[in-house]
Amino acid sequence: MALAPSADASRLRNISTRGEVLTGNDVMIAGFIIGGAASKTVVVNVAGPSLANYGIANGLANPTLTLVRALDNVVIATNDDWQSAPNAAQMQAAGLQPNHPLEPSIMMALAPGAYTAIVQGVAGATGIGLVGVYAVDHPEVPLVNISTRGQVLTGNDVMIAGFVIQGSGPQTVVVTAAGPSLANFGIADPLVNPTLTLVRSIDNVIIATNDNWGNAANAQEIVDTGFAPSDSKEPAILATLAPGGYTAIVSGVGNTTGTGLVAVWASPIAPLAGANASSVHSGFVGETYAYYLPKNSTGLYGTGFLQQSDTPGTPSALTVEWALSKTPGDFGYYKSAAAMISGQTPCGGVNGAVGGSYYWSPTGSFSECKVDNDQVWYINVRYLNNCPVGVECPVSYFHSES
Ligand SMILES: [Ca+2]
Ligand SMILES: [Ca+2]
Repeated sequence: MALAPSADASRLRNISTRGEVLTGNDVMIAGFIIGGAASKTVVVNVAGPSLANYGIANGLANPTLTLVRALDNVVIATNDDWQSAPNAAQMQAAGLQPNHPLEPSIMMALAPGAYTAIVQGVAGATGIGLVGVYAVDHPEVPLVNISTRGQVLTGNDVMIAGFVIQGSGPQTVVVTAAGPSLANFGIADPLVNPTLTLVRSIDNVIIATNDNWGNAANAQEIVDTGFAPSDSKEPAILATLAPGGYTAIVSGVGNTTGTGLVAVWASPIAPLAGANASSVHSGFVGETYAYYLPKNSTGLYGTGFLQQSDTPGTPSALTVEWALSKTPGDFGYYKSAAAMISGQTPCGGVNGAVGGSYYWSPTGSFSECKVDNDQVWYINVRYLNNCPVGVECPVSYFHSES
């Protein structure tokens, strides 16, 4: 099933996650992705002490916030207490300032790409924190994803992700929770068996629950999106939701505790063919499409390529930008020094920049992106122009070989 974007461009406007903020590897880490081709102003803020107003007794007393660009791990902003930010007045004007003077906030324009917000307690203090990302401008530039990693405890200390769908039409989202698979990323205390509950905020109705994604009625559709969790004990919910607020609650089966990661995806997602197969990709100008990079028949990344074809109906002058990345939706990596081989940046480009076909391999060369099997790789596509606005244009045979 291809998840086409809704024609009226309903958007994820806000995403937030509440969880336990501890120290070291157990600070709270929120990731988010700005899609599209233009910069977007966002506000990232953190609640700690003000959570007392919502009955949270152990709110993090004095949180701090660090914003990191995922592309190169550069810290692009830090804030401890929001009123000390140089643009505190603009935050207030937007109505997005925190509710307590000890709570941090960062408001800035960010280029498309992936970002990480790290929430810590001053002097190593611990407690419950809530991190939120708000879109301020450019509704045409989507926030396509947020994920948060933190400690999943019990009772009020389970992990809760909130998100808001803005617009007049429904939006399809995929919500996933990771636990056991985090061991592959060096997390020592992963939540061994997470379960997920999706609640509609307006009336607290439970929209869906899932314990293990393979048991979902639409498990095959979840596979087709490319966002099926990697462990059978991890839950996923694929749902088409009306505009409004929602919360995703992650807890451990049997009140077990540990580190979990909850992610909400609102990116248009479609399946790509696997090894030695081709498929037609269809998309809209301005949208970002992220896929898992297919692996070869032995389950490893092999040599492959993406090629723009003359699929009937494809606008002949359609300009496509593609990018391989380590984070879905990230168009920054391919321009980075990390992707550079022989002085070139071969991990992506605009239509024709690498001869109209774009290659990758485990060895890599000046024209190939070097991929490895130590992590998951993604392939991202977006149309820059020459596909009429609002028209779905087919393009690109994708073909992968070992
Ligand atoms: Ca503070
Ligand atoms: Ca489970």
